[in-house]
Amino acid sequence: MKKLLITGFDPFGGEAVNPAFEAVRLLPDEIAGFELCKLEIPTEFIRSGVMLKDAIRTQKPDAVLCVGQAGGRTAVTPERVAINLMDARIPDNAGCQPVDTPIVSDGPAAYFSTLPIKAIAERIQSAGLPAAVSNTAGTYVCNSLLYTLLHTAALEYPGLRGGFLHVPYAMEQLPGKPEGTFGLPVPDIARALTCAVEAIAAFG
Ligand code: PCA
Repeated sequence: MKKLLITGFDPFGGEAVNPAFEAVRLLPDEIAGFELCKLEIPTEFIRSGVMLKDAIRTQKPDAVLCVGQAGGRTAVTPERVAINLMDARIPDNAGCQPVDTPIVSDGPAAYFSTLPIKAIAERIQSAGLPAAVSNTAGTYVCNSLLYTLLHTAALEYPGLRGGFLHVPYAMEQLPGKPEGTFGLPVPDIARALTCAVEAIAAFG
């Protein structure tokens, strides 16, 4: 059976939960012919990439889908691109706050996701959930992890597909946030992830 490595970040920025890993946790062990290998990743610039590379080496997945929180977004958003830049607005969970710093000093400026981002967005929409392609994963740890994933795949694992999905806040994160801040129930985020895996499986 094909294997999908699916990662979700741990809570950061003073939040008690991260909807990314909360939703990953709810997924079954198998979706659409993919065996799922779930991994919680720390919101840390350095350790996130190290853990991801270790998991790819040991699990030998056919595809990798990383998931992170994008608080304030109103849809589940497959990311199109990762850029070779770290510019952190707040320190990561290890206290590291790189500014205007490349992720890989001699690396390419950017990589495109190798997952079917439009098919993923359409499939999530067909399930009645909000989704849209995003053209920026930001400049924080999520972008850095996506860049590391695509750079590692390009250099060491030709044929390994990889991409990233940002998800909105979970409902339980909304108390105390500005009126009207968007959120989704974690089970709905998990349904969106299931749709994403199905779209990846259909893509071959
Ligand atoms: N979201 C952050 C990092 C961890 C997460 O879940 C980001 O968008 O970079």
